[in-house]
Amino acid sequence: MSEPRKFWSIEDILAIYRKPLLELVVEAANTHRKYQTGSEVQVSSLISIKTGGCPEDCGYCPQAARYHTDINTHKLMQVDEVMQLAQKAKDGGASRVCMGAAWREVRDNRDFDRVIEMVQSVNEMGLEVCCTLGMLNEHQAKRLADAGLYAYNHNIDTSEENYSNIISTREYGDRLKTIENVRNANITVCSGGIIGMGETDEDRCAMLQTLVNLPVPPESVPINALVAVEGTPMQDQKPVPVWDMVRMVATTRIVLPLTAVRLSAGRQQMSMEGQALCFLAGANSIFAGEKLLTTPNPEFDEDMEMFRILGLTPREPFKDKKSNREGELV
Ligand code: SAM
Ligand code: DTB
Ligand code: SF4
Repeated sequence: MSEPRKFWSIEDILAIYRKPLLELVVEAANTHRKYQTGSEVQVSSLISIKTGGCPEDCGYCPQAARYHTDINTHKLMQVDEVMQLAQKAKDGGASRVCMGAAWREVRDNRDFDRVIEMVQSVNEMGLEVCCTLGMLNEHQAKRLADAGLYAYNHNIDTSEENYSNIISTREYGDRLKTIENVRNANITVCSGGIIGMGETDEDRCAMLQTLVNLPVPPESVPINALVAVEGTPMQDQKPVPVWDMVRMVATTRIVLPLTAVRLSAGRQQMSMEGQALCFLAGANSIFAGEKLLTTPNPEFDEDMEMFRILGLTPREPFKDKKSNREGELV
């Protein structure tokens, strides 16, 4: 079902975000059930195809070369290795595999040729393939599309105003340009952000405002709770209250009724009850498997037990070929 789109002001979004919590959850749950199958959750699996050594200075990221973090860095994996991991994810019930590389941007070199091969091979396994490789130009986006890439993850992370407090080695506009290149190549867009980095409610809502007012909004929006990793500038950030996650998920669901809202980083620190509230408030996607890119995530069996208890079922791959273009602003 498509929703007629409107322009969202920051005041509109803040008013939703600040509703009494249970009112907000009920409204989001109703929106969710009107536009989506309430019991279905899309399961993605992450593969860190190139870990660490990134030249960027993203304040939250354990993979930035300039911070001293305890991670196992490695160069770009071989195609066979990625296929084995993808098969394991498929056997476990994942419908999508997301391959992440700690790159600032894609370069036209042999490594990129190898990523193209990975995309082709994993796509042939009947899985939706997503990549997150940093910035892309139009030509690179087109090559990924031709290889069968289903989605590209490129987070805007926070509000435009707060961006320079978190990252200084690129600009907000650079991220938006890559998102535009991905969209123009007909790849679905996955873009969201992180809460718990010291931002205000206004920053959180301004980030959602940017996403919802894109010419075509993202097909999926990951909401990450900061994983405060020792050695990064954010190591001492206090854990984000679960209520903020619930508010953020619910607000995203209300402003983007057709989008997959992904409960992303931070689930390891959340109780099952906290996650249940997020699912009720419209979260309908997760990353499964014991590791995100470098940090721990709940064990696969633990998540399946949670699905059983909550009456949730994993979504089939390629079930939704429909794009958000249906709700395009005219
Ligand atoms: N280098 C590419 C890029 O930045 O687009 C792809 C990989 S990067 C690790 C993907 C996303 O992971 C970031 O945009 C950020 O939103 C999220 N992320 C990284 N470290 C995180 C952390 N410590 N806690 C929560 N989310 C994090
Ligand atoms: C996203 O929004 N979250 C994922 C995925 N996209 C690539 C990454 C989370 C990373 C958390 C920190 C880590 O494990 O290194
Ligand atoms: Fe590099 Fe991406 Fe980490 Fe930023 S978030 S330091 S671009 S890997």
